[in-house]
Amino acid sequence: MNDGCEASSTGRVPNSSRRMSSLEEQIAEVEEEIRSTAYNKATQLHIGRLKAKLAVLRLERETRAKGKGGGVGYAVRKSGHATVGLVGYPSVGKSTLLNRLTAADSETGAYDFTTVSIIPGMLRWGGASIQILDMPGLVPGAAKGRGRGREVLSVVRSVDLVMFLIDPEHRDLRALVRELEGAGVRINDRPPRIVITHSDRGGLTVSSTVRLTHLAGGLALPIAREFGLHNGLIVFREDATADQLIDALAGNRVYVQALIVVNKAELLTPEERTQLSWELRQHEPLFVSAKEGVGLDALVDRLGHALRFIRIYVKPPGRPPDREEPVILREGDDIAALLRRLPGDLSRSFRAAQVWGRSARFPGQTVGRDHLLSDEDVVTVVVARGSTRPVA
Ligand SMILES: Nc1nc2c(ncn2[C@@H]2O[C@H](COP(=O)(O)OP(=O)(O)O)[C@@H](O)[C@H]2O)c(=O)[nH]1
Ligand SMILES: [Mg+2]
Repeated sequence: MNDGCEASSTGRVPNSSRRMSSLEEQIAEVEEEIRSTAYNKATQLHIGRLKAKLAVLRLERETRAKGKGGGVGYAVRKSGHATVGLVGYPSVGKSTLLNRLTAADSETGAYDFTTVSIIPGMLRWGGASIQILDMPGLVPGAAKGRGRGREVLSVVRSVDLVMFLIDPEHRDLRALVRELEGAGVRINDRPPRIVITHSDRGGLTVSSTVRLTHLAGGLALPIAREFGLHNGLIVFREDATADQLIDALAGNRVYVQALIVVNKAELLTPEERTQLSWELRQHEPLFVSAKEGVGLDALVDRLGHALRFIRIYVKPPGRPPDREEPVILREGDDIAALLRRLPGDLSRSFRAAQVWGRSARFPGQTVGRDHLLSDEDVVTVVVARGSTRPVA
Protein backbone atom coordinates (compact mmCIF):
# COMPACT_ATOMS: atom_id res chain seq x y z
CA MET A 1 0.00 0.00 0.00
CA ASN A 2 3.03 2.17 0.05
CA ASP A 3 3.05 2.06 -3.75
CA GLY A 4 3.78 5.27 -5.45
CA CYS A 5 4.06 7.32 -2.31
CA GLU A 6 7.48 8.54 -3.23
CA ALA A 7 7.09 8.24 -6.96
CA SER A 8 6.72 11.90 -7.63
CA SER A 9 9.76 12.93 -5.62
CA THR A 10 12.33 10.89 -7.50
CA GLY A 11 11.79 11.97 -11.13
CA ARG A 12 14.29 9.54 -12.66
CA VAL A 13 14.85 11.20 -15.99
CA PRO A 14 18.45 12.40 -15.54
CA ASN A 15 18.11 15.70 -17.30
CA SER A 16 14.91 16.86 -15.72
CA SER A 17 15.99 15.62 -12.30
CA ARG A 18 19.12 17.72 -12.49
CA ARG A 19 17.05 20.72 -13.50
CA MET A 20 14.56 20.04 -10.73
CA SER A 21 17.21 19.70 -8.08
CA SER A 22 18.92 22.93 -9.00
CA LEU A 23 15.59 24.69 -8.83
CA GLU A 24 14.94 22.99 -5.48
CA GLU A 25 18.35 24.12 -4.31
CA GLN A 26 17.65 27.69 -5.28
CA ILE A 27 14.33 27.55 -3.46
CA ALA A 28 15.98 26.09 -0.37
CA GLU A 29 18.68 28.76 -0.45
CA VAL A 30 16.23 31.62 -0.62
CA GLU A 31 14.05 30.06 2.08
CA GLU A 32 17.09 29.75 4.30
CA GLU A 33 18.13 33.34 3.68
CA ILE A 34 14.65 34.60 4.57
CA ARG A 35 14.70 32.54 7.76
CA SER A 36 18.13 33.77 8.82
CA THR A 37 17.56 37.47 8.10
CA ALA A 38 16.15 39.48 10.98
CA TYR A 39 13.27 41.67 9.89
CA ASN A 40 13.73 45.39 10.50
CA LYS A 41 13.63 48.70 8.66
CA ALA A 42 17.07 48.14 7.16
CA THR A 43 16.33 44.61 5.87
CA GLN A 44 12.70 45.23 4.85
CA LEU A 45 13.50 45.84 1.19
CA HIS A 46 15.88 42.89 1.01
CA ILE A 47 13.35 40.50 2.55
CA GLY A 48 10.56 41.77 0.31
CA ARG A 49 12.72 41.02 -2.71
CA LEU A 50 13.69 37.59 -1.42
CA LYS A 51 10.05 36.69 -0.86
CA ALA A 52 9.21 37.80 -4.38
CA LYS A 53 12.09 35.77 -5.74
CA LEU A 54 10.90 32.74 -3.80
CA ALA A 55 7.37 33.14 -5.16
CA VAL A 56 8.72 33.32 -8.71
CA LEU A 57 10.83 30.18 -8.19
CA ARG A 58 7.81 28.34 -6.79
CA LEU A 59 5.73 29.37 -9.80
CA GLU A 60 8.48 27.96 -11.97
CA ARG A 61 8.37 24.70 -10.01
CA GLU A 62 4.63 24.43 -10.55
CA THR A 63 4.96 25.10 -14.25
CA ARG A 64 7.57 22.38 -14.60
CA ALA A 65 5.53 19.88 -12.58
CA LYS A 66 2.54 20.53 -14.86
CA GLY A 67 4.74 20.29 -17.94
CA LYS A 68 5.81 16.79 -16.96
CA GLY A 69 2.16 15.80 -17.30
CA GLY A 70 1.49 12.20 -18.23
CA GLY A 71 -1.08 11.14 -15.68
CA VAL A 72 0.33 13.09 -12.79
CA GLY A 73 -2.34 14.14 -10.37
CA TYR A 74 -5.56 12.63 -9.22
CA ALA A 75 -8.64 12.60 -11.32
CA VAL A 76 -11.35 13.69 -8.93
CA ARG A 77 -14.80 14.18 -10.28
CA LYS A 78 -16.49 16.87 -8.28
CA SER A 79 -20.13 16.26 -7.52
CA GLY A 80 -22.76 17.42 -5.08
CA HIS A 81 -23.42 21.03 -4.15
CA ALA A 82 -20.02 21.61 -2.57
CA THR A 83 -16.75 19.76 -2.13
CA VAL A 84 -14.79 19.47 1.10
CA GLY A 85 -11.20 18.24 1.33
CA LEU A 86 -9.95 16.39 4.41
CA VAL A 87 -6.40 17.48 5.08
CA GLY A 88 -4.14 16.19 7.83
CA TYR A 89 -1.06 14.19 8.73
CA PRO A 90 -1.13 10.44 8.16
CA SER A 91 -3.07 8.41 10.76
CA VAL A 92 -5.06 11.21 12.38
CA GLY A 93 -8.28 9.43 11.37
CA LYS A 94 -9.27 11.05 8.07
CA SER A 95 -10.50 7.81 6.52
CA THR A 96 -12.26 6.74 9.70
CA LEU A 97 -14.06 10.07 9.77
CA LEU A 98 -15.06 9.85 6.10
CA ASN A 99 -16.48 6.37 6.65
CA ARG A 100 -18.41 7.60 9.67
CA LEU A 101 -19.86 10.64 7.96
CA THR A 102 -20.71 9.04 4.65
CA ALA A 103 -21.43 5.68 3.09
CA ALA A 104 -17.89 5.57 1.71
CA ASP A 105 -15.57 2.71 2.48
CA SER A 106 -12.07 4.13 2.70
CA GLU A 107 -9.35 1.85 3.96
CA THR A 108 -8.15 2.73 7.45
CA GLY A 109 -5.21 1.47 9.40
CA ALA A 110 -2.82 1.99 12.26
CA TYR A 111 0.07 2.66 9.91
CA ASP A 112 0.92 5.71 7.81
CA PHE A 113 -0.06 6.10 4.15
CA THR A 114 -2.99 3.71 4.22
CA THR A 115 -4.80 5.98 1.81
CA VAL A 116 -2.84 6.50 -1.39
CA SER A 117 -5.61 7.75 -3.61
CA ILE A 118 -8.46 10.16 -3.09
CA ILE A 119 -11.68 8.58 -1.90
CA PRO A 120 -14.93 10.53 -2.21
CA GLY A 121 -17.96 10.21 0.03
CA MET A 122 -21.28 12.03 0.04
CA LEU A 123 -23.02 13.65 2.97
CA ARG A 124 -26.53 15.11 3.13
CA TRP A 125 -27.26 18.34 4.95
CA GLY A 126 -30.76 19.71 4.62
CA GLY A 127 -31.45 19.48 0.89
CA ALA A 128 -27.78 19.80 0.02
CA SER A 129 -25.28 17.10 -0.77
CA ILE A 130 -21.71 17.68 0.29
CA GLN A 131 -18.89 15.72 -1.27
CA ILE A 132 -16.08 14.85 1.13
CA LEU A 133 -12.69 13.87 -0.24
CA ASP A 134 -10.45 11.68 1.87
CA MET A 135 -6.88 12.33 0.86
CA PRO A 136 -3.50 10.80 1.48
CA GLY A 137 -1.88 12.34 4.54
CA LEU A 138 0.17 15.47 4.08
CA VAL A 139 3.74 15.37 5.24
CA PRO A 140 6.16 18.27 5.55
CA GLY A 141 7.68 18.99 2.16
CA ALA A 142 4.49 18.11 0.31
CA ALA A 143 4.82 21.07 -2.06
CA LYS A 144 8.22 19.71 -3.13
CA GLY A 145 6.48 16.50 -4.08
CA ARG A 146 7.03 14.44 -0.94
CA GLY A 147 4.42 11.80 -0.29
CA ARG A 148 1.74 12.50 -2.83
CA GLY A 149 1.97 16.06 -1.67
CA ARG A 150 1.82 17.92 -4.92
CA GLU A 151 -1.21 16.04 -6.18
CA VAL A 152 -3.00 16.46 -2.87
CA LEU A 153 -2.25 20.16 -2.94
CA SER A 154 -3.58 20.51 -6.45
CA VAL A 155 -6.87 18.94 -5.35
CA VAL A 156 -6.98 21.23 -2.32
CA ARG A 157 -6.88 24.16 -4.72
CA SER A 158 -10.23 23.09 -6.18
CA VAL A 159 -12.30 22.41 -3.05
CA ASP A 160 -14.83 24.75 -1.49
CA LEU A 161 -13.69 24.10 2.05
CA VAL A 162 -10.72 22.45 3.71
CA MET A 163 -11.33 20.42 6.83
CA PHE A 164 -8.07 20.24 8.74
CA LEU A 165 -7.96 17.16 10.90
CA ILE A 166 -5.46 16.97 13.74
CA ASP A 167 -5.19 14.59 16.69
CA PRO A 168 -3.50 14.68 20.10
CA GLU A 169 -0.23 13.47 18.60
CA HIS A 170 -0.22 15.46 15.38
CA ARG A 171 -1.35 18.92 16.30
CA ASP A 172 0.98 21.16 14.36
CA LEU A 173 -1.69 23.01 12.46
CA ARG A 174 0.66 25.80 11.47
CA ALA A 175 2.93 23.45 9.55
CA LEU A 176 -0.09 22.17 7.60
CA VAL A 177 -1.22 25.69 6.83
CA ARG A 178 2.31 26.61 5.75
CA GLU A 179 2.39 23.65 3.41
CA LEU A 180 -0.82 24.84 1.77
CA GLU A 181 0.46 28.39 1.62
CA GLY A 182 3.57 27.21 -0.16
CA ALA A 183 1.25 25.84 -2.84
CA GLY A 184 -0.57 29.14 -3.28
CA VAL A 185 -3.57 28.28 -1.12
CA ARG A 186 -4.76 30.97 1.28
CA ILE A 187 -6.83 29.87 4.23
CA ASN A 188 -9.73 31.92 5.64
CA ASP A 189 -8.51 34.98 3.82
CA ARG A 190 -9.64 37.11 0.89
CA PRO A 191 -7.74 38.37 -2.16
CA PRO A 192 -5.78 41.59 -1.55
CA ARG A 193 -7.35 44.76 -2.92
CA ILE A 194 -4.64 45.48 -5.43
CA VAL A 195 -5.25 46.07 -9.13
CA ILE A 196 -2.39 45.35 -11.50
CA THR A 197 -2.37 46.43 -15.14
CA HIS A 198 0.38 45.44 -17.55
CA SER A 199 1.46 47.61 -20.47
CA ASP A 200 4.19 47.59 -23.12
CA ARG A 201 6.08 50.69 -22.15
CA GLY A 202 6.03 53.82 -20.04
CA GLY A 203 7.60 52.34 -16.93
CA LEU A 204 5.91 51.18 -13.77
CA THR A 205 3.64 53.45 -11.75
CA VAL A 206 2.37 52.78 -8.25
CA SER A 207 -0.63 54.60 -6.87
CA SER A 208 -2.84 54.06 -3.87
CA THR A 209 -6.18 55.14 -2.50
CA VAL A 210 -4.96 54.65 1.08
CA ARG A 211 -1.74 55.48 2.91
CA LEU A 212 0.78 52.67 2.56
CA THR A 213 2.66 51.76 5.71
CA HIS A 214 4.01 48.28 4.91
CA LEU A 215 5.10 49.15 1.41
CA ALA A 216 5.94 52.82 1.93
CA GLY A 217 8.91 54.42 0.19
CA GLY A 218 8.69 52.66 -3.16
CA LEU A 219 9.06 49.15 -1.74
CA ALA A 220 6.53 47.82 -4.24
CA LEU A 221 8.72 48.51 -7.28
CA PRO A 222 11.59 46.08 -6.66
CA ILE A 223 9.07 43.38 -5.73
CA ALA A 224 7.16 43.89 -8.96
CA ARG A 225 10.41 43.79 -10.94
CA GLU A 226 11.21 40.34 -9.53
CA PHE A 227 8.06 39.23 -11.35
CA GLY A 228 9.28 40.84 -14.56
CA LEU A 229 6.74 43.65 -14.31
CA HIS A 230 8.52 46.72 -15.66
CA ASN A 231 5.69 48.57 -17.38
CA GLY A 232 2.23 49.10 -16.05
CA LEU A 233 0.22 50.31 -13.12
CA ILE A 234 -0.25 48.98 -9.59
CA VAL A 235 -3.14 50.48 -7.65
CA PHE A 236 -3.40 49.73 -3.93
CA ARG A 237 -6.90 49.91 -2.50
CA GLU A 238 -5.70 48.79 0.90
CA ASP A 239 -2.54 49.06 2.98
CA ALA A 240 -1.16 45.76 1.68
CA THR A 241 1.88 43.87 2.92
CA ALA A 242 4.72 42.58 0.75
CA ASP A 243 3.15 39.10 0.95
CA GLN A 244 -0.16 40.42 -0.32
CA LEU A 245 1.50 42.24 -3.20
CA ILE A 246 3.34 39.04 -4.09
CA ASP A 247 0.04 37.14 -4.06
CA ALA A 248 -1.49 39.70 -6.39
CA LEU A 249 1.52 39.55 -8.73
CA ALA A 250 1.62 35.75 -8.76
CA GLY A 251 -2.06 35.79 -9.70
CA ASN A 252 -2.70 32.07 -9.16
CA ARG A 253 -3.66 32.12 -5.51
CA VAL A 254 -6.83 30.42 -4.37
CA TYR A 255 -8.74 31.51 -1.30
CA VAL A 256 -10.31 28.62 0.57
CA GLN A 257 -12.35 28.48 3.75
CA ALA A 258 -11.22 26.12 6.48
CA LEU A 259 -12.56 24.32 9.51
CA ILE A 260 -10.32 22.88 12.24
CA VAL A 261 -11.30 19.52 13.71
CA VAL A 262 -9.51 17.72 16.54
CA ASN A 263 -10.05 13.96 16.27
CA LYS A 264 -9.43 11.26 18.91
CA ALA A 265 -10.70 13.77 21.45
CA GLU A 266 -11.59 10.94 23.81
CA LEU A 267 -7.87 10.44 24.38
CA LEU A 268 -7.45 13.96 25.78
CA THR A 269 -7.67 14.66 29.50
CA PRO A 270 -9.94 17.61 30.34
CA GLU A 271 -6.81 19.70 31.01
CA GLU A 272 -5.24 18.81 27.66
CA ARG A 273 -8.47 19.62 25.90
CA THR A 274 -8.68 23.03 27.55
CA GLN A 275 -5.07 23.70 26.61
CA LEU A 276 -5.64 22.73 22.98
CA SER A 277 -8.84 24.80 22.76
CA TRP A 278 -6.84 27.77 23.95
CA GLU A 279 -4.02 27.23 21.48
CA LEU A 280 -6.51 27.00 18.62
CA ARG A 281 -9.00 29.55 19.92
CA GLN A 282 -8.89 31.77 16.85
CA HIS A 283 -10.03 28.83 14.70
CA GLU A 284 -12.91 27.72 16.95
CA PRO A 285 -11.92 24.06 16.72
CA LEU A 286 -14.39 21.20 16.97
CA PHE A 287 -13.54 18.16 19.07
CA VAL A 288 -14.73 14.81 17.79
CA SER A 289 -14.08 11.11 18.08
CA ALA A 290 -14.52 9.47 14.70
CA LYS A 291 -14.04 6.07 16.31
CA GLU A 292 -16.69 6.53 18.98
CA GLY A 293 -18.99 8.70 16.90
CA VAL A 294 -18.85 11.66 19.27
CA GLY A 295 -19.35 15.26 18.10
CA LEU A 296 -20.19 14.30 14.54
CA ASP A 297 -23.66 15.89 14.38
CA ALA A 298 -22.20 19.20 15.49
CA LEU A 299 -19.45 18.80 12.90
CA VAL A 300 -21.88 18.20 10.05
CA ASP A 301 -23.90 21.21 11.15
CA ARG A 302 -20.87 23.49 11.25
CA LEU A 303 -19.86 22.24 7.84
CA GLY A 304 -23.33 22.87 6.41
CA HIS A 305 -23.46 26.40 7.76
CA ALA A 306 -19.89 27.20 6.73
CA LEU A 307 -20.68 26.29 3.13
CA ARG A 308 -23.45 28.91 3.04
CA PHE A 309 -26.00 27.13 0.95
CA ILE A 310 -29.00 29.04 -0.31
CA ARG A 311 -32.35 27.61 -1.42
CA ILE A 312 -33.96 28.91 -4.58
CA TYR A 313 -37.59 28.13 -5.36
CA VAL A 314 -38.31 27.96 -9.05
CA LYS A 315 -41.71 29.29 -10.07
CA PRO A 316 -43.13 28.29 -13.46
CA PRO A 317 -45.07 31.25 -14.89
CA GLY A 318 -48.66 31.45 -13.66
CA ARG A 319 -48.10 28.73 -11.09
CA PRO A 320 -46.95 28.68 -7.48
CA PRO A 321 -43.26 28.13 -6.73
CA ASP A 322 -41.96 24.64 -6.04
CA ARG A 323 -41.26 24.83 -2.32
CA GLU A 324 -40.77 21.09 -1.97
CA GLU A 325 -37.57 20.88 -3.96
CA PRO A 326 -35.50 24.03 -3.87
CA VAL A 327 -32.48 24.34 -6.11
CA ILE A 328 -29.44 24.44 -3.83
CA LEU A 329 -26.83 27.08 -4.61
CA ARG A 330 -24.23 28.88 -2.53
CA GLU A 331 -24.00 32.44 -1.34
CA GLY A 332 -22.48 34.56 -4.08
CA ASP A 333 -24.13 32.52 -6.85
CA ASP A 334 -26.06 34.33 -9.58
CA ILE A 335 -28.80 33.53 -12.08
CA ALA A 336 -26.20 32.00 -14.41
CA ALA A 337 -25.36 29.46 -11.67
CA LEU A 338 -29.06 28.68 -11.30
CA LEU A 339 -29.38 28.10 -15.07
CA ARG A 340 -26.52 25.59 -14.92
CA ARG A 341 -28.43 23.62 -12.29
CA LEU A 342 -31.72 23.49 -14.17
CA PRO A 343 -32.50 20.79 -16.71
CA GLY A 344 -32.22 21.67 -20.38
CA ASP A 345 -29.78 24.06 -21.95
CA LEU A 346 -31.31 27.22 -20.55
CA SER A 347 -28.16 29.28 -20.80
CA ARG A 348 -28.77 29.63 -24.56
CA SER A 349 -32.50 30.29 -24.55
CA PHE A 350 -32.40 32.47 -21.43
CA ARG A 351 -33.86 35.92 -21.88
CA ALA A 352 -34.45 37.23 -18.37
CA ALA A 353 -35.49 36.16 -14.91
CA GLN A 354 -38.03 37.52 -12.45
CA VAL A 355 -37.15 37.49 -8.79
CA TRP A 356 -39.17 37.71 -5.59
CA GLY A 357 -37.41 37.70 -2.24
CA ARG A 358 -34.50 39.27 -0.41
CA SER A 359 -32.33 39.84 -3.46
CA ALA A 360 -35.06 41.66 -5.38
CA ARG A 361 -35.44 45.43 -5.12
CA PHE A 362 -39.19 44.94 -5.56
CA PRO A 363 -41.32 41.80 -5.97
CA GLY A 364 -41.03 40.36 -9.44
CA GLN A 365 -37.99 42.43 -10.44
CA THR A 366 -36.66 41.53 -13.90
CA VAL A 367 -32.97 40.67 -13.77
CA GLY A 368 -30.15 39.30 -15.93
CA ARG A 369 -27.65 36.48 -15.60
CA ASP A 370 -25.34 38.28 -13.20
CA HIS A 371 -27.99 39.03 -10.58
CA LEU A 372 -26.86 37.69 -7.17
CA LEU A 373 -29.41 35.48 -5.45
CA SER A 374 -30.34 35.20 -1.76
CA ASP A 375 -31.64 32.35 0.38
CA GLU A 376 -35.30 31.52 -0.32
CA ASP A 377 -35.61 33.69 -3.41
CA VAL A 378 -38.38 32.74 -5.82
CA VAL A 379 -37.30 32.84 -9.48
CA THR A 380 -39.12 32.55 -12.78
CA VAL A 381 -36.92 31.97 -15.80
CA VAL A 382 -38.08 33.60 -19.01
CA VAL A 383 -36.80 31.93 -22.16
CA ALA A 384 -36.47 33.19 -25.75
CA ARG A 385 -39.06 33.16 -28.57
CA GLY A 386 -41.20 35.57 -26.61
CA SER A 387 -42.71 32.82 -24.54
CA THR A 388 -42.30 32.08 -20.87
CA ARG A 389 -41.71 28.40 -20.66
CA PRO A 390 -42.23 26.46 -17.46
CA VAL A 391 -38.95 25.11 -16.20
CA ALA A 392 -37.93 22.34 -13.84
N1 LIG B 1 -8.58 6.52 19.64
C1 LIG B 1 -9.04 6.85 18.44
N2 LIG B 1 -8.51 6.29 17.35
C2 LIG B 1 -8.99 6.66 16.14
C3 LIG B 1 -10.04 7.58 16.00
N3 LIG B 1 -10.28 7.77 14.69
C4 LIG B 1 -9.42 6.95 14.03
N4 LIG B 1 -8.64 6.26 14.91
C5 LIG B 1 -7.59 5.27 14.59
O1 LIG B 1 -6.47 5.91 14.01
C6 LIG B 1 -5.85 5.04 13.07
C7 LIG B 1 -5.67 5.76 11.73
O2 LIG B 1 -6.93 5.98 11.18
P1 LIG B 1 -7.14 6.33 9.64
O3 LIG B 1 -8.58 6.69 9.48
O4 LIG B 1 -6.59 5.26 8.77
O5 LIG B 1 -6.23 7.63 9.51
P2 LIG B 1 -5.81 8.47 8.20
O6 LIG B 1 -4.43 8.02 7.85
O7 LIG B 1 -5.82 9.90 8.64
O8 LIG B 1 -6.82 8.18 7.14
C8 LIG B 1 -6.71 3.82 12.97
O9 LIG B 1 -6.14 2.79 13.76
C9 LIG B 1 -8.04 4.26 13.54
O10 LIG B 1 -8.77 3.22 14.12
C10 LIG B 1 -10.60 8.17 17.20
O11 LIG B 1 -11.52 9.00 17.18
N5 LIG B 1 -10.06 7.77 18.37
MG1 LIG C 1 -6.47 7.46 5.27
